[in-house]
Amino acid sequence: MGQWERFLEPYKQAVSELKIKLKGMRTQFEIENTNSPIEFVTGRVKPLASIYDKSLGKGIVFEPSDSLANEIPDIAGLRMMCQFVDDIETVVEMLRGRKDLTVVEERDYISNKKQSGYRSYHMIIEYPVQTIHGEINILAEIQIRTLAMNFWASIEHSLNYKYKGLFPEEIKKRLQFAAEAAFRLDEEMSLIRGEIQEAQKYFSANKELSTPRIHESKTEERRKL
Ligand code: 0O2
Ligand code: 0O2
Repeated sequence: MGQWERFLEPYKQAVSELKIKLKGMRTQFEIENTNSPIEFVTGRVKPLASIYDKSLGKGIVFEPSDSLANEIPDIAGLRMMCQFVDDIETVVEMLRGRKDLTVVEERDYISNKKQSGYRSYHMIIEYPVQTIHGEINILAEIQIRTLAMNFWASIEHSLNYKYKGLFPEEIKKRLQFAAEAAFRLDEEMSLIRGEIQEAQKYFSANKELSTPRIHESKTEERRKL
């Protein structure tokens, strides 16, 4: 087994475990019939090519080591998407209170947006992974953002890939305008939050009610055959 494969294995395990745990939070809200502050969760282990690029940018030797793991804390990365800006604080509070991880750093790029226009809340956590040689603590990054912030970030990320960070001035300006428009959308949605959540509760309650009827009618159909 290659050195990198061995080094990255606990990160893969951490991403899989954390995805299950964080998605579980959403499920628990659903079971309790409460509007979930979490819309969806994604996760990934940073591809080796991105680890290479980042180590080059930070002037770190590209080899599996503790110093590389500390300098690049997002080798394991999770993303939690929320419907409303206020949900972000709720999710952050819930993560701070968890017993299975330790928050070691927080970066609020919502109150302090990046120059690019990027908004998101970042938490660096320490997470214990059980291996056949005992427990090891690894770092992981959880990014918490609204759907609108996520939409902007994924578009900007693709453009960044195309232009390798060297955006033409016009595109840079457009992206900054778009980031503000996305934030205004978040603000507008927050104003009608109560209305939206009531409708969503009504929708999911009716979805549940109609499910047995579908089963019933299928059974009914079979009986007729
Ligand atoms: P559902 O049915 O969508 O509610 P895996 O196969 O486990 O490694 P996973 O978790 O399926 O990978 O994929 P990923 O990329 O981590 O995505 C996790 C969840 O986010 C999936 O839902 C996707 O459908 C959902 N998702 C991705 N992009 C969007 C988006 O733009 N909007 C919305 N609303 N959801 C998105 P689930 O949890 O599997 O189930
Ligand atoms: P990828 O492909 O998502 O893995 P530093 O300069 O060292 O203080 P660092 O280590 O880059 O900052 O950490 P930061 O800025 O807190 O968070 C890094 C991650 O946040 C990035 O990971 C992106 O996922 C996201 N991010 C930060 N700024 C931007 C931005 O302007 N646009 C977009 N789209 N995403 C951003 P990677 O490794 O860069 O990329």
